[in-house]
Parts: sequence; structure tokens; C-alpha cells
Amino acid sequence: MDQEYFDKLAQAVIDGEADVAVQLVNEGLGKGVDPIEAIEKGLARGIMKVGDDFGAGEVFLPELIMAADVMKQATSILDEKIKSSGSTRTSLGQLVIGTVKGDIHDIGKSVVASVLQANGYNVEDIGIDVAVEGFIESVKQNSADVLGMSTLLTLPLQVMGEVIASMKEAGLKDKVKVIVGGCPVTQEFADEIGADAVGFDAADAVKKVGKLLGHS
Ligand code: B12
Repeated sequence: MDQEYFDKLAQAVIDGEADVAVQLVNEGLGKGVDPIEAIEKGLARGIMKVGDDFGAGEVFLPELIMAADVMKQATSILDEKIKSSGSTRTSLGQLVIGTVKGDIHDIGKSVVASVLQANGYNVEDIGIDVAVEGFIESVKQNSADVLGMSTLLTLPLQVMGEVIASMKEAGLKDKVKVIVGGCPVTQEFADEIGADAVGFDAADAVKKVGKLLGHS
């Protein structure tokens, strides 16, 4: 697909036009567009623009919510496509992934979950606003090889450190690798809290999880 197509996708998010976005996504899939490219080159550019304008006080929360809803509707179609593309392989490992307590952002985390699944991992997505105990329980229940935690907000960052401390107390940290991600998460922060890796986007997540589990 050409740049004009990705620009139209971004614009549909900026304009808050769900019908247009869904139509464009379906048209694109019909023409063989790569669903990850549609998210990263199209929809994500749109939502980042709205996010920057929101940060600058140029757009307000209702518009941000509307744009996020368009993004969510369009990505859910693409997520299904991404997941189904990897469904026939044997599992390379079990992951648990969630957004930490205090944060309800789930678009990026869900994209990462779908892309990891498409790349051969079993992924248990435990959702948003997950407390320390929620992560620990799910890691145990799923016998996870890797735990992924996401946050886009500054305040809930500390929860990531609390989860790792709790994993150490429960004797889980030696067996389970931890990868963290989201826009405020840096390599320095990951090192500070004792995470094993940080992923900056979905492709990076696949690369880093592969490395953690010795697949690459
Ligand atoms: C969409 C959005 C929303 C939507 C969320 C809808 C949803 N269902 O998720 C809504 C409107 C609900 C929302 C609400 C709020 N938001 Co908001 N939101 C955004 C926005 C514009 C885009 C986020 C997004 O979806 N990006 C697209 C995806 C694809 O990218 P991504 O999330 O970064 O994920 C990628 C990587 O980070 C990475 N990744 C992410 N997670 C993980 C996890 C792992 C394990 C790995 C390996 C990688 C990884 O891979 C992903 C794929 O490439 C951002 C702007 C920004 N710069 O991020 C603001 C932003 C995050 N929001 C912000 C704020 C302030 C809020 C609110 C507090 C606003 C308010 N006053 O109520 C509330 C939060 C309430 C709460 N308690 O959580 C601020 C945060 C500032 C800060 N540093 O704390 C931002 C930065 C906007 C801004 N410029 O001010 N928001």
C-alpha cells in the first residue's frame, strides 16, 4: 500500500471517524496490506498526533477519547488478522501481559500481545489496571516463561518495580523473565527495577522476548 493509504488511516483517527477507519482497514486487508504496517504507519501516527495535541492543550479529553475509540475499533480488526496469521505454529513460550494498576491504556499492550502471538508465543492478556497480586497469580497459574508489563503513565511506573520485588519474594524471579514497555519506560528505568528487558514497539518486543528465551 502507498503512503496516501497510511495517511488516510492516520487522518481517520485524527478526525474521530470510525466508519472511515473501519472501511479503510477492510479495503486494505482485501488488498493484502500488512496489518502491523497499517497500525504502525497509519493508525498509530494518527493517535500520536492527537496525543501530542492533547499534551499541548490544543485538543481536549472528549476528542482524545473519540480518536482512541476509532483506533481501538480499527486495531481490533487488525489484531484478529495478526493473531490468525501465527495460529498454526507450536508455541515458543508462555507469556502473561497486562497494563499495571492505575493505568487503563490498552491499545499498545494489545498490539504487542497480538504480534507476539502471531510470532509463535502463547499469550495470556490479563487486561488493564492490574494490581501486583493479579500479575503474580497469573504468572503462577499460566506457568509463564515471560511476564510483560505496560504503562503509558508516569505514576504507575512504580507498580512495575513492586511486581518484580513481589516476584523475588515469591521465588519466581529466577524462573520468569520480565519485559517492560510503554512510552515513559526507558532502559535505565528497566535496569533500576531489575527488569530483564525493555521493548520499544511490537517488533522490538518480539526480538527481545526471543533473546530472553534463547530463540535468537
Ligand atoms: C489513546 C490515549 C488514551 C486513551 C486510551 C484508550 C485505550 N483503550 O487504550 C484514553 C482517552 C482513554 C486516555 C486516557 C488518559 N490518558 Co492517554 N493517551 C493516549 C495516547 C494519545 C495514545 C496511546 C496509544 O494508544 N498509542 C498507540 C500505541 C500503538 O502505542 P503505545 O501505547 O506507545 O504502545 C507501543 C509501545 O509503547 C510499546 N509497548 C507498550 N506497552 C508495552 C508492553 C510491553 C511488555 C512491551 C514490550 C512494549 C510495549 O509497544 C507498543 C506498540 O508499538 C497517548 C499519547 C502517547 N504519546 O502515548 C496519551 C497519553 C499516554 N495519555 C495521557 C494522559 C495524561 C491520560 C489521562 C490521565 C487523561 C485524563 N486527564 O484523564 C487518562 C488516563 C487514565 C488512566 N488512569 O489510565 C498522557 C500521559 C502523560 C504521562 N506521562 O503520565 C499521554 C502521553 C498524552 C499526553 N501527551 O499528555 N488516553
